[in-house]
Amino acid sequence: MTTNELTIETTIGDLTEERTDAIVNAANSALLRGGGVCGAIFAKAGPGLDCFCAELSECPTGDARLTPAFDIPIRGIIHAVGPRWNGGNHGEAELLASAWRSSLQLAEASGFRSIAFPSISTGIYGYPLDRAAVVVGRTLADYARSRRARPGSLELVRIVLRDGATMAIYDEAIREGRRLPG
Ligand code: AR6
Repeated sequence: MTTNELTIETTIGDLTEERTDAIVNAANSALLRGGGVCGAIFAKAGPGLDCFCAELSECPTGDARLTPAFDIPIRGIIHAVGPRWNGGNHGEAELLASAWRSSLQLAEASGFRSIAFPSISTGIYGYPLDRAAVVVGRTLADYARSRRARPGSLELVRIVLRDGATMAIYDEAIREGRRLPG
């Protein structure tokens, strides 16, 4: 799926195997080694990442931080803190959109050309998958539109998912996002 110079695509795989300029971690605010995709990233990156993150201050929900990738041969890891699902009336959608936007902005500010995301918040944090995908579809469509006025370095946004059913949900949400008036 290409929107101007920006390609948005989904794939099935292991995020830690991606060789985009950056991968995005579904992080916690403390930026500590956790479970899920976060645990897999810390395991692959090695102890240097634990040491580096221990020196960082807390990252608020909806925000993101860049670190080196240590033993993963890419340029950086963007740690995005998505919201925990708490029924849907506690700003979850805006916080999730903000976590994606912050990651995209950080990638642009770093001059990265490609970035790979996991399905932030839909695992341990319990965000319903279909609702999260709608937020992501809208956020990426808005981002793609904003590039028409302000071209940036980012050329590829890849979403790395664990199975085909999840990929179908994201694909549909990305298509829907592009149909929305901007
Ligand atoms: N590659 C791609 N996707 C993966 C991988 C992988 N290797 N492993 C898991 N997923 P989660 P969250 C999928 O729980 O909900 C951590 O402890 C997984 O199937 O990793 O944002 C953090 O430190 C799911 O669809 O992230 C936080 O405390 C998606 O990644 C908390 O969990 C996200 O699930 C964050 O929870």
